[in-house]
Amino acid sequence: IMKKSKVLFGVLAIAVVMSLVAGCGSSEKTVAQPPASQEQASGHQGHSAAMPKEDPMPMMKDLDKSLQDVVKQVKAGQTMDAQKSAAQLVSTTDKVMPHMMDASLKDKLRKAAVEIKDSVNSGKADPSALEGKAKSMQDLMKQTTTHLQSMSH
Ligand SMILES: [Cu+2]
Repeated sequence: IMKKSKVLFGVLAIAVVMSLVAGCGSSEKTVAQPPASQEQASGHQGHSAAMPKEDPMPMMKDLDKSLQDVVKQVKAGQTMDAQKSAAQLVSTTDKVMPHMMDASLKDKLRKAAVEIKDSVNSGKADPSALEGKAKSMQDLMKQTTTHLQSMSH
């Protein structure tokens, strides 16, 4: 008998919670839905129609990872791996580019990535010089992240 009433109570509790959730959801739907046109009108502030649909934030994480890999691999003398990571660095940078509206920052970020790639590809990248380049790129990436966060994606 104890078990049965517990089960019954459980079922009742679930039903109550579910009706509450359903009630909440339906009232929210009618209240808080901005018209789609409003978002498009402020295109210069947000994610413009020209941008690819993906979220650039995970790309910034990939960028950071590639950069750290390049530095690590150059230090370890793993030139082939470093070249792969550097190529990845540039291709990810190119994916972020269309989401950026700041032309000067965009230019600086791309130049920094290409510079690192060129220096790694030359085969005689000096680890400490590369570290300096990586630091300035990291700084540009921070600015880029802030810039991207100022837009709605
Ligand atoms: Cu975008």
